[in-house]
Order: sequence, then C-alpha cells, then structure tokens
Amino acid sequence: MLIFTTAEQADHDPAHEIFRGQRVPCFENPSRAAFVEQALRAAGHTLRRPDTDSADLLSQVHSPRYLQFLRTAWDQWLALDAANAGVQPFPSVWPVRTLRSDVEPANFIARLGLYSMDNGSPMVAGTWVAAKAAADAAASAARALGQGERAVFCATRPPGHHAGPDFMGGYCFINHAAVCAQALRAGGAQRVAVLDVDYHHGNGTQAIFYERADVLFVSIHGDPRTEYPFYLGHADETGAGAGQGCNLNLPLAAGASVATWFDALDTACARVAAHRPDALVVSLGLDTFAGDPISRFQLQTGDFRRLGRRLQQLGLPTAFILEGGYAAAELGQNAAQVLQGFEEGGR
Ligand code: SP5
Ligand code: ZN
Repeated sequence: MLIFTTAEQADHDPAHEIFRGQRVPCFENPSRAAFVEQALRAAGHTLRRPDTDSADLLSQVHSPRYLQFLRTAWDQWLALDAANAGVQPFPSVWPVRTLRSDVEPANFIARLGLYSMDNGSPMVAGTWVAAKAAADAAASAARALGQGERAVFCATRPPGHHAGPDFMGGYCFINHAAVCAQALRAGGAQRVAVLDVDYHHGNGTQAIFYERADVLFVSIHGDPRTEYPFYLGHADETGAGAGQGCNLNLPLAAGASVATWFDALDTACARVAAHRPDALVVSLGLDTFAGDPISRFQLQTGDFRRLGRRLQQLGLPTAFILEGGYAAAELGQNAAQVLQGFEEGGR
C-alpha cells in the first residue's frame, strides 16, 4: 500500500490542552505519528512524502476568511506581544446563538473564538505548516487513486474531521478527509463515500458535505448525547437539500461491545455500497481501541485487522486518513493491523 507521511507533523507540538479547568499534556502529539511510522516501517512498508499541492482544494472545502485566519494566526498572535512565542492562544469567547458571526472582530482572541468550535485545538507556530502538509498528503492520495493505485494511507497529523467549513475543533484545523474527497471528485470520480470510524463523530466532514449528493458521509461513533463533539452526530441527521439521504450517523452507546461495533460497520458498508461510489475515503480514527485514554469503545488490536478486511471487501479504491487515536504506544500496531487486514483481504 502506498503510504504518505510528513516531516512537518513534528512542528505541530502543543504542550498542553485544557481538561476540566486544568492544563494537561496534549493527547494529540507528534509521538503518535512517530509510533505509526515506526510500526509501518517494521512491517516492511515504504513511506513517501506528499507530491501534490492542496492549495486550490482547500478553498473548495473551507471558507476563504477561515483559511486566511489559519495561515496568519500565529503571526497575528506574535504581533500582540513578542513574548507570545512561548504561549498557546486559547479562545475565550464564541459567537453562539443570537450573536453575529458575519462581522470579523478586530480582536485576535475574538477572531480565534469565531473560527473555533471549542478550546480543544491548541495552536503553535508550526500548526499551519503541519496541517497544510497533511492536506497535501490527502491530495496526493487522491491523485494516486486516480492513477490506478488500489489503496493509500496518510499517516499524518494533526487530524482533520472536526474542522468544518469555517472553524477548527477537536485538535483539527484542515479537514483532510474532505480535501481528499473533493480531490477525488475533481479528478473525475462521479460519486465518493467518506466512512468515518473515529470514536468521535466527524462533525466537520458532515457539515462540509451535508447538502451534497455526490459525497456520502457515513459515521460510526460514540453517542453525542454523552460523547464529544456533543452537538452533532445524531441518527436523525440524514442530509439536506440535494444531499437529503446522503448522510448516515450510527451513534453507539459509550462502552458498546466489539460485536455491536462490527454490526454497525456492516450497516455502514452496506450504505456505502448502495451509493455506488467510485472511491472511498476512510477517516481512520483508532481511538475505538479499548486502551484509548479519552474514548470508550472496546476494540482490541486484532479487531483492526478485521476492520481492514471488511473495508477491502467493498472493492473500492480507498484512501485512509489517520484521525484520532491517543494510546500512542499502541497506535502504530493498530494502524499496521488495518493495513494488513486490507491487503490480505484481497488474497
Ligand atoms: C480527532 C479527535 O479524535 N478529536 C477528539 C477531540 C476530543 N476532545 C475532547 C477531549 C475530552 C477529553 N475527555 C477525557 C475524559 C477521560 N479522562
Ligand atoms: Zn476521535
């Protein structure tokens, strides 16, 4: 399988996030990608750098003013005070219901709130460059599939599926799965399916494609009544306008069994097949692992091989995009199992 990694991922290295009022070490950190790279090399895979610029695609899935903010946010932060170089900015005010989001405030922290869904997306000097490199990998994956590659894996970070048309959230800045799906469409695919198996609902991806019939979004995730991102991911969200019927959410109770999860995967795969897509994008969150520190499903390492095999059975050109997964030391072997299952499924 073709695998893309980026050197820039290491530049996105926030020291801490806020949890219940305390600063705690950031769960989403460079060691995650390092463990994945190490495990894939050990399994005999070759890792490559992205070869396609995603610049034109970014504005097809994100708003221009959001992209402009992201690109320049760190410079704006430093312009406030040079001493901010060693400080992570966090939003403290958000334009919720009744407040206006059409007028961009002159205050930096107010702009950060405008373009954030939470305070859980810590930003540092290297954030834009790392996220852009991951988007380039997603664009490279789409191009490779267009050239006849059967499957591609982007072992990249930061993740992307919580990032919406004009906001960051949940450790995500650019929605790489959406970039990949959009690139596949631009490359000639008539219909694309995005299957999101991260523990958390892919609210950003859903939002980006909610009114479109050409890109199906299907997600299996912890029930948002108790699990992040809380405000999207319910079963009654089925798409709107032209996209009516092209969104399927399969929320499961926190703590759901492995058998329940794989039953949902069968339902998800049946819906993907019914869409008759030309290509599949998998938002591959590995935080469904039983040992994940912030999530509550029960998959064991061997179950990720079964996931890979089941996805292979769809018989589609497939791009895997790494999303969450915070048991860093086990992340590499869990990712390698998905690839092994996918590759042996075809034999
Ligand atoms: C891409 C991705 O997986 N993003 C997840 C973002 C989750 N952010 C909220 C974290 C809440 C942590 N709760 C910890 C409870 C166990 N101590
Ligand atoms: Zn997640």
